Amino acid sequence: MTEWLQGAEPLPILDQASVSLAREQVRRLSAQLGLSTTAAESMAVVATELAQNQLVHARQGTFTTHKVERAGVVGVEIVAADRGAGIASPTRALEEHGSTAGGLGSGLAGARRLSDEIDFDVRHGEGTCIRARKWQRPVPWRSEVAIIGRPLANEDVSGDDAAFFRLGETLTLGVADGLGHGPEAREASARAIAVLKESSSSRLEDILRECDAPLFETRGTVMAVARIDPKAQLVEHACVGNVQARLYRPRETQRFASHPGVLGAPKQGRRFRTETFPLQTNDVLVMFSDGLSTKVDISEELLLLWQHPIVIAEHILNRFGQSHDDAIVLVAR
Ligand SMILES: [Mn+2]
Repeated sequence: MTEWLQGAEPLPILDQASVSLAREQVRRLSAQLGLSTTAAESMAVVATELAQNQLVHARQGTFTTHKVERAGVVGVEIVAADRGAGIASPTRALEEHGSTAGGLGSGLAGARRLSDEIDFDVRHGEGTCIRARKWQRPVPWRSEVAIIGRPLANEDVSGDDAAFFRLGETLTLGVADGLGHGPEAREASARAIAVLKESSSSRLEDILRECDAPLFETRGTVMAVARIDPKAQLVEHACVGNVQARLYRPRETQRFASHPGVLGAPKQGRRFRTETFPLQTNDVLVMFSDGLSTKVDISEELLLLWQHPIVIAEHILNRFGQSHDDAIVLVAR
């Protein structure tokens, strides 16, 4: 939760009064930032749906809103994080009509329709974090990310972790798989993700190198890190161990390389390499742990490639997830 909220002072969603407070916070910030009344009211509805959703479906719902900026355009971002069971099927939730207020659906379809962009981080058995953004005027590129993860059957905690950080005009992403599965594996992968957060503007090979020392006492982890730079139209990638990263576009797949080994090794100061590839608009970056078959291929699924990243991620997890390991998928466009 702390990672998701990134230091913001969150509003706990406990009752209808806190849902109203959330809505008011969004109205106030939207007005401050000069969003149109229509845009501000749309985000007020998004806030209501997300907070109401937490009240009905989750535990320890928290809500925060803050200013975001892209290419000189300001916007409002709502962050709704909870410790619920994780949305069972985000794809189905996005297809549902109606709102939580009406008791019909989860309200997510409405939240998506009314915001410009929406990110999902769904961890089955652990919680959900949703980020919805609206811009004051059109932005030169769209950016949406989805993570979906689940522990091994009969376990509470997944050994896999993932995160993404928007910094300036770039988006830095990471997927880590702690050796083995369960809580001890998670301790290793979570530490690597913490290093990624601290160093999210560093060169990718340096981020990997910085993981060795803090992970020395853990089981160790494998990790892939990537950075999307839409302005430069480039994607960078660096990886240690068995985490797959691929760039998909219709009928084309770009696979990224990996260094053998594990992070947290006694031999420190190792040198890794960052690869760089050209990025086209609408390219889909997919990163996943070895809880998924390496046969993952969506380059021929032309309609799927246009779907929201969470729909792509859920499809990949359901179709290629292996029952003998915990699994995580990150999808970015
Ligand atoms: Mn694994």
